[in-house]
Amino acid sequence: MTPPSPSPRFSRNSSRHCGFGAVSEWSQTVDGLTGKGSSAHFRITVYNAGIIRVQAGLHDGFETNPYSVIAQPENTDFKLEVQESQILLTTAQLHLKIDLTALSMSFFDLSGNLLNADDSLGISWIGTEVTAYKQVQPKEKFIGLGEKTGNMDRSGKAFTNWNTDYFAYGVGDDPLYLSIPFYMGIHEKGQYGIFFDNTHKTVFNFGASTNRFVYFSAEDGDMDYYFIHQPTVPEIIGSYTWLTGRMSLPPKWALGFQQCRYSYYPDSEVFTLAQTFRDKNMPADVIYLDIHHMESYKVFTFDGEKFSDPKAMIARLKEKGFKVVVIMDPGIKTQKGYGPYEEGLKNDLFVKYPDGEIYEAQVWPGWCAFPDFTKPETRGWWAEKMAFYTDAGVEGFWTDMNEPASWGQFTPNLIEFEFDGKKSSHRKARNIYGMQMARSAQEGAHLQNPKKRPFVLTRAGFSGIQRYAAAWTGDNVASEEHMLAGVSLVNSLGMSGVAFAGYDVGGFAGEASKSLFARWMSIGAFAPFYRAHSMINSNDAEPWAFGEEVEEISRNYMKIRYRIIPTLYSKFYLASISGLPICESLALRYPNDPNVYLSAYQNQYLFCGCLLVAPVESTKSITKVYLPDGEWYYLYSDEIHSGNQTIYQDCPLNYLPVYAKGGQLFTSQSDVEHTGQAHDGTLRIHLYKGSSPSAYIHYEDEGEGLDYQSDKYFRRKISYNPTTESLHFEASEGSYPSDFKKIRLYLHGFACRSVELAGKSVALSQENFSFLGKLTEFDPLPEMDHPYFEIKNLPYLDFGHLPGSFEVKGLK
Ligand code: NBV
Repeated sequence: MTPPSPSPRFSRNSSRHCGFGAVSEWSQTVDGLTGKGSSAHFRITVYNAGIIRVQAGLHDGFETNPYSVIAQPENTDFKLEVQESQILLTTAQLHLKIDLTALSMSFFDLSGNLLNADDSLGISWIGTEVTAYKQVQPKEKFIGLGEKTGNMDRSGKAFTNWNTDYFAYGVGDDPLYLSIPFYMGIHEKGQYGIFFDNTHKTVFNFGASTNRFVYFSAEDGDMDYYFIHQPTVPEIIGSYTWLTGRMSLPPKWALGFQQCRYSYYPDSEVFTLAQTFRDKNMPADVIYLDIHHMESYKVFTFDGEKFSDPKAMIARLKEKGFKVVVIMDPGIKTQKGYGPYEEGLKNDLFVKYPDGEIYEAQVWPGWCAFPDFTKPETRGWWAEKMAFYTDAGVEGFWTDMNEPASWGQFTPNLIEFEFDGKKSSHRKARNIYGMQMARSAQEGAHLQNPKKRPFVLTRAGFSGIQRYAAAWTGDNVASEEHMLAGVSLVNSLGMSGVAFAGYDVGGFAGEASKSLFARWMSIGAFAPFYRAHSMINSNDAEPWAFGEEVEEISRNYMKIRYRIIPTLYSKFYLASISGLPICESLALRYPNDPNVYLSAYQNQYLFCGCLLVAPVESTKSITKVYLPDGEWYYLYSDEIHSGNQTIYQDCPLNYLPVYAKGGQLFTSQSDVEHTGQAHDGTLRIHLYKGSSPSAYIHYEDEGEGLDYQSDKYFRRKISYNPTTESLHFEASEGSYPSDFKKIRLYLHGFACRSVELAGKSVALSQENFSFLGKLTEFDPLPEMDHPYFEIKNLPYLDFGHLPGSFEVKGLK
């Protein structure tokens, strides 16, 4: 190929910007092209029609991250057109124009709309630091980046990816525990995603201190990003999670309410805790053992005084329907005679200095060595050690302090990690460490209990962490602003591939007020991961610890959570195959509606695709809610609002603003004490009249075990069509017999008094229906009356769970 005339270059030195310069030679490969300039080289790879990988480096070969991307190029059809000084690469979804005078790239959709283009500074280096500078398109919004504080639209701010243990972080602080270098750009001409697959400390600047460009840079390593274009934002997330993987379906119990404290002990306190949930008729599934379960904080030990017979304790808890999750910290006490330390030394499993000396830092147990989870032998060893817990009956694992954290919070960069055969320093390995610990925990849970689904909860992680663990947002604070920040972090994690996420309900540090705790319990009921947790030396923070009113409000929302488990479980199933979040920021479905980015509404989200949740501080009794396009039913009264408007909504403590979307349905079940308890066998379907059609996938299986991966599941599509006024039940799939023998179809917003079921006309019944229990009037003063909503004369229809396909017609 004819080389274009070279552009002026700076000589490479450590302190000046140095661009890629002109491409001096290039050639086509099976899946893209490769080429070089005077001191750098590049490679373009087509992964599929909507995903193109761009790599550029200074050294021979390319430096890659072996941990995040699990997909291989699958549909690499493309064509190249060579024009004078540019190449046009076209796939079935994208045009990539490469200007050879400066390796400058522009991505277009097939209609010629510019999606994303390099600034003229393109890809460049300052010493080892590599950066891609990008133009900003008119009115462009930037969303994603996982666990990042601040506005949903990242414009005007810069963010650092460097996994950090940050007790009681501020709601605008950065970085936190978990890093996901993936964002999406949304503008009038379209939307795209960029995943910068470099594990070093990276910076994403969306216009802080500059009005020229946005950029992403890494301290070292190569430029290595995946450009994704799809017709919708959810499909971009689908592509990102196709690359980095999706969560495996968790055990059903992990969707229940979970109670934690730093720490519950001794065993008698744990029993009392479990019994109190049952006595108070508050559904719950999980109790956590934090670091005091150990002897001197040594992992793989139980404190014999506090827990004299862990196996018997866990068995008793199981009888009450509770699972136990234990914390695992990575630091191994460097104590002679302590098994895990001796084994780690003997088998060379710890992180070391370059001269071979074991790296030690202080954490809870005192001076510790750190297992090198980037070494397969260490992961295998850890997985085996976990028999210590599983033999006692532990079913879930909580990987904490895995940034990794240590006193001083300043890990020296020279320490070395195996990095699965590509030895690397802490600079490259830090961000990946937590994810590899979570992976070891998942592999251990699987190794020890091959017939059960693992449940792992992690604090630190990197892109791809969703394959191994759920994530929670670390040491938050008991404040109104933290409650809302938690929602925005979970929403952002959701659009960055981590569907299973949550926050410490009630706040970890500090003391929640009564009202704050009550509100947090209600918002948390609509989070994928629902766990209350609190710090050592803080007041009791169980849902009954704040007085009668808070107890009743908490119970109401815990019960709602358990009633909608059929919806939630179905959504988890979908998330496990699609990578889409459980909590969808409104930007996912309404990306071009500017209102969804406004600070007043940016935390609103769609829970399980059908319930719009508007989180609000407990101090407010009225709030503004933005309802996007569509029809919206106030959940508790069925009051209907048309979309594209802001409404004022009363929000007394017992009523979190939640709206069901017209045209959609969700399912529910009768009250249970825990997810393992049998319900009454009737599946409630709540259908809301609306002008748009919808399709709902109902999914069931054993809730545990892996047989669902063959065909032991029950799956059925239910579609609503407003034009034909019908609800269509497709024949069920799978060999699992549904746990529901009957269906009760509630018709919200419909005026009809009879419908046609499988060809026959049937009269509808009616009942007064309420999603929440009435609060007791503890205070006799009349002005203390709590509002109570009931949906009067709600029409419904009962029928058997017919396995074949059938229709309900005449839905007017
Ligand atoms: O293990 C104690 C805590 C734990 O409860 C918390 O959830 C983690 O985020 N852990 C941090 C260590 C110390 C916190 C001050």
